[in-house]
Amino acid sequence: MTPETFPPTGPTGLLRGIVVKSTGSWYVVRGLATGELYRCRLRGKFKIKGLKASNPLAVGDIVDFTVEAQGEGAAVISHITPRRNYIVRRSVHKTGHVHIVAANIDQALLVVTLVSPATSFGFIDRFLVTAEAYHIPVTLLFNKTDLYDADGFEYQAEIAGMYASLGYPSRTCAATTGEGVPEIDHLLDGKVSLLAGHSGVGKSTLINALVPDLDLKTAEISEFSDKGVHTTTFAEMLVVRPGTFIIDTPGIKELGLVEIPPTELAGYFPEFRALLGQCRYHNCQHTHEPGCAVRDAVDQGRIALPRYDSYISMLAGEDNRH
Ligand SMILES: Nc1nc2c(ncn2[C@@H]2O[C@H](COP(=O)(O)OP(=O)(O)O)[C@@H](O)[C@H]2O)c(=O)[nH]1
Ligand SMILES: [Mg+2]
Ligand SMILES: [Zn+2]
Repeated sequence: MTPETFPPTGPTGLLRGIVVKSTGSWYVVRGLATGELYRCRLRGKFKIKGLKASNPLAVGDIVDFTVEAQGEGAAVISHITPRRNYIVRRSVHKTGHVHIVAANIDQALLVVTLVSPATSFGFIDRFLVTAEAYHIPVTLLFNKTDLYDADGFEYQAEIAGMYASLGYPSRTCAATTGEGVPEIDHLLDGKVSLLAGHSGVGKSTLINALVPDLDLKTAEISEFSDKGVHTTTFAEMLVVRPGTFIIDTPGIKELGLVEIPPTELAGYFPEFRALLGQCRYHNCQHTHEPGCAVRDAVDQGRIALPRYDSYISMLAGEDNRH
């Protein structure tokens, strides 16, 4: 698509679209009615209450815009609809500010691997805690199952069972062979899904398997974004089919960093949450206190030890992002 295919000049009503890419100064917006791409800029200043963000708009934002003239950057965004949710990371440009990675996410799919490389529980749990804080449901995707031996499948089932009991479903797949991919495609249907996972787990391979004509679609979007800007760290929304979107987050391993006060952390572990209020001390942090219901549950095997370990290391502010 070229700028010549923009709708004609003239007094037009507001169009509504979804931001599919943001490079800071320009936004690529897909019209919801037409499916067409528009290169947009923002009118005036947008402020979101209580949020010091280095970028006013992010992928997934629903915006209203007008096409004011023909040609490059002709569309102007005048309104953003309230966000259902959003994820942030610390801004690399402005201290004390956050960078909004994406907004209005229906679900996150966390790609993990047990071999080549092995994703750590610390990484998984940190992601899950953050997703709890953002109210974003997560499904774990165990990729590279073609590399498993018999023990591998048994181990995977054990871990999947543990997370399922906490309310986190999972799927298995092998992105390179296509095994399990139709089931994941089904999972995406009619939703905005964020794909995450650390480097090397197979996110790009999976996106290739899920998004038809990926190269063409990516090229089409980059035609509309700022060419001078290095964009590989910006999230990008891809259309799997109309109404079904996937957000690729290159260079973003985790769901941002919300500052969770230590006293609230246990509340983001579903299996701890059920026990809160049963500890002897109301301000129990579940580390060393006598009469701790959480530690009792760990001792009795009702809480999995890796989960408790993740809690302790997050409480200590340890960086287990690998
Ligand atoms: N054996 C196997 N290799 C895979 C699978 N999925 C991805 N890979 C390989 O893992 C490597 C990293 O994949 P890539 O998609 O770039 O991972 P990303 O960093 O998460 O985007 C590549 O060499 C892929 O070919 C899989 O299901 N099975
Ligand atoms: Mg990749
Ligand atoms: Zn306790």
